Amino acid sequence: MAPDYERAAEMLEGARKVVVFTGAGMSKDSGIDTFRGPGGIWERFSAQDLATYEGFIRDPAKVWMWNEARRQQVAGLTPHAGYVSLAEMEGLFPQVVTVTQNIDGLHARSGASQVVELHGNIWKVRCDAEDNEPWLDERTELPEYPMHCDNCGGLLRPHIVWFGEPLDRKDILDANLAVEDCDVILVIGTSAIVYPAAGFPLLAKQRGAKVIEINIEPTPVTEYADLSLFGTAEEVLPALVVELKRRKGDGD
Ligand code: BV8
Repeated sequence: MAPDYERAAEMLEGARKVVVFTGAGMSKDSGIDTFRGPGGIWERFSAQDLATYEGFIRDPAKVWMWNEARRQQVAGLTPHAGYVSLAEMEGLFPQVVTVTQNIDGLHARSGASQVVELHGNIWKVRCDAEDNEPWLDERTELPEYPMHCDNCGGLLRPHIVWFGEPLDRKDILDANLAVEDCDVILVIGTSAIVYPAAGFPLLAKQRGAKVIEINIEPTPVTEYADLSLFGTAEEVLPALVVELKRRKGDGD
């Protein structure tokens, strides 16, 4: 059944604030593998070794080499048409806030202006010893494995939230502020099983928002979504924006 873009556009009509909540499926069409599902990252790599603090301390060089390879992959990518459409949506609604689980930075790179990165950013690092504020480091060829702090000589770590680690308090606050009064939340390309991130779409629903899911298959969000548009982010988002503009054009 073709996605019901008319119904989605009706739900979005008149929205003052839209939250765009995304997961790895949002970047799949730009060539970044998802974590779960066929060929997913966690089928080929050990989350225990590469996405926990214990794994990092056990072998920091291995974690840095893995992240360097992902930096090189991301650096060469072009955000697909779905990302461009999301940026266009910022001109169609008074406020659009992006809350992403992704660490690839593609939302900001494609023009999203308000982005909350719940799980960090692959282009940021921080000193593990000093546990200080992260800084931008966009190198795709790292000087050494693992990297060390110029200031104290301690280990540098990726500014990525690993399993078993708390999310950054400010990001949690910003995500709560985003969903507490949004009119619609678009939930795009997430399996919605990693918490606390996966709790935000339901929180938005409980606060009265309409939930529109965009995914290639049902997820735990499907049962409470007001509408599910089944298709890829790269196909669905541009088609949705075309429908939004058509209705806007009619209204003008
Ligand atoms: C926390 C960074 C507490 C890594 C990630 C036992 C022990 C320890 C913890 C737990 C435990 N049990 C539960 C937990 C909590 C745990 C958790 O939820 N685990 C899950 C697996 C059960 N959560 C945590 O550990 C979090 N921290 O709880 O801390 C705490 C509190 C206070 C003090 C101390 C501790 C931290 C979670 C963050 C982990 N980091 N990533 C890295 O990238 O290097 S998680 C990883 O999963 C990514 O961030 C990813 O974004 C996230 C969610 O996955 P998705 O984005 O949804 O991607 P996925 O592949 O799963 O799904 C893709 C979807 O896209 C699918 O639905 C697919 O159908 C769809 N799709 C595919 N193609 C397309 C598409 N859609 C559209 N278009 C397409 N073309």
